[in-house]
Amino acid sequence: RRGRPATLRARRRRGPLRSALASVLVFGTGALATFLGGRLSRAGHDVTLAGTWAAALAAIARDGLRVEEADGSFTATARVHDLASRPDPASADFVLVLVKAHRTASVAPAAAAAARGGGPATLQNGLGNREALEEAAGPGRVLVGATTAGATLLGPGRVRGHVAETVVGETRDGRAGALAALLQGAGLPARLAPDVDRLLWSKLAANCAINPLTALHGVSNGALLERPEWRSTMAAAAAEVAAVAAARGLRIPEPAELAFDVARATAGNRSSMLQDVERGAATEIDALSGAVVREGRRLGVPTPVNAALLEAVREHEAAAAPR
Ligand code: KPL
Repeated sequence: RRGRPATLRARRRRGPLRSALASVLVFGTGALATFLGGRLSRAGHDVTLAGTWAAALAAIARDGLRVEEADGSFTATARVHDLASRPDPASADFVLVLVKAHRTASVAPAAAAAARGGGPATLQNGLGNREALEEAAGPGRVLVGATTAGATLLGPGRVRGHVAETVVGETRDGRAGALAALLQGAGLPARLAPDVDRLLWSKLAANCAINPLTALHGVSNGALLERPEWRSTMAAAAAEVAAVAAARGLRIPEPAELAFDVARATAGNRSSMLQDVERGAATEIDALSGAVVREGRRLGVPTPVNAALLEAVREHEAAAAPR
């Protein structure tokens, strides 16, 4: 087959695997990048992690991606690419953007340039990632998904992972199906959803209900369900997100239940925001609660609970930031 990328061609000869082996370029060296990269590499794909965190790049190049899961641990090899010294990584069959939301714009040109046969994919939290990537890749070129896979960074290149579902917004050209198949082949459950916007806003409702509270109180996702006052804040935050979504014409039924379900399904996770706060890193609060408050203001929908969470997390970040 002529058009097939070299990596795919070469590796296909090797074995009777169900899905073709591909080259996968992951932007990010954080928890989710390490976990998904590890799973994909173990499934036989040619994985590269691109980032700027020197300690992680060095650890991955030396020791591979080290993944701990409930039923065992594994190490998988990956190439690394230092974006600080070389901004343009080689192209790949799949490009996954898993950096923090505030870094998306800075990697967008490289991600768009590296994506063969289409645009990059984002499984990131929050609003604005798709738009930032589309700015570089072109409208309609970006694959959008949401994942509840849990990943806790244990150190550079080391992660504890929890398998959970990823949903990818359907595309007519089969690219979304190919991404879902790639994930499934690595033992990561994935399905397609017809409506990307509803998918993103549903994930946003869960993130706005869960992430700020876990970060403020230092608890895992499941612990939020144990206190009535936390449950009612979760419910109110999720309901506000649903109200803003409704003003945009998107219906999110039972937002509180949705948030509770995600907290239950990811009970053991320490949310990404809690992990950020714990390592003194900038959180994604602006792409989550901040985006809801801004959109609410624009559309005339009150969002007092998200505004209070935004304020509280910003104060928390300022207090925790290394001086
Ligand atoms: O997306 C997440 C995050 O931590 O950012 C959830 C789904 C809440 C899992 O922890």
